[in-house]
Amino acid sequence: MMRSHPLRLITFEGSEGAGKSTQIGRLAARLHALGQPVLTVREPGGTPLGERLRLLLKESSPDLSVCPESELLLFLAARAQLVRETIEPALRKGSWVLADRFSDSTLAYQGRGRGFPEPLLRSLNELACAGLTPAVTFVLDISSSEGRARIARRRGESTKADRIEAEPPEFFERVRAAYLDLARAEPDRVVLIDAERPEEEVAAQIWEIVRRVLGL
Ligand code: T5A
Repeated sequence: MMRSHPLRLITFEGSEGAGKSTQIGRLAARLHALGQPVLTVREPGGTPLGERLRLLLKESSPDLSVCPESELLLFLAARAQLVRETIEPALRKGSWVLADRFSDSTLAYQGRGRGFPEPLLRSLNELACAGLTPAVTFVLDISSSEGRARIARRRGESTKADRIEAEPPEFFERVRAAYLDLARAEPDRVVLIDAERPEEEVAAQIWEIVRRVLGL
C-alpha cells in the first residue's frame, strides 16, 4: 500500500470539554490564512459510515445495550473507514489533516477507562490506522470537573448526557491519567497543553508548536 505523507496529520486529544473542537477551528483558520489546504475530521465520524456509528456510540437508551467489546470494535470500524476514505487521500494530496480524536482516544477510553490491555489496543489501532501515526498530538489537559462543567454549560438544561458522558467521575479521572502517561511516554509526539487557560492562550501555544515542529 502507498504510504501517506505522515507529517501533516495533527491530532487533538483530551477529555470531554477540553476545547479540542475550538482549537481545531482556530488552527485550521490560521493554516487557511497562510494558503495551506486543511481538512478537519472528527472521531467517531467523518464518513457516512462513521457518522452513523457515531449516533449508535453516543446514544444513551435503555433499549440499546453496547458491551465494551462492541464499543471498542465500533470505534475502530469508524477509524478504519475514516483513514481509508478521507485521511489518506487528503494527505496524499498534500493537505493538512486536523483530527478531533484519533488512536490515542482508544488507548485512554477503552484502555484505561474500560480496562482493555494496551498491547491489544495498539495492535487493533495499527490495523485501523493502516500504520498511520500523527506527526504531533496535542493533549488538552483539563480537570474532569471543569471539562464536565463546560459541556453542561454548552448543552444547557434541555438535553441529557450521551452514553459516555454519563460515566462516573472516576472513569474520566482514569482517562485523564492515561493521557498524562501517554505524554510522558511519547514526548517526541505528544504535547501536553494546559487547557484550563483562556482559549487565546491555548491557541497561541499550539500555533507556536506547529510552526516550530512542522517548520512553517
Ligand atoms: N471515544 C472516542 C472513545 O471512547 N474512544 C475512541 O476511540 C474515540 C475516538 C466522542 C466520545 O467518544 C469517546 C470519547 C467521547 O466520549 P464527542 O461528542 O466527539 O464524543 O466529544 P468530545 O470529543 O469529547 O468533544 P466535546 O465536544 O465534548 O469537547 P471538545 O471538542 O474538547 O470541546 P469544545 O471545543 O467543544 O469546547 C467545549 C465548550 O467549552 C468552551 C467552548 O466554547 C464550548 O462551549 N471552551 C472554553 N471555555 C473556556 N476556556 C477555554 N479555553 C475553552 N475552550 C473551549
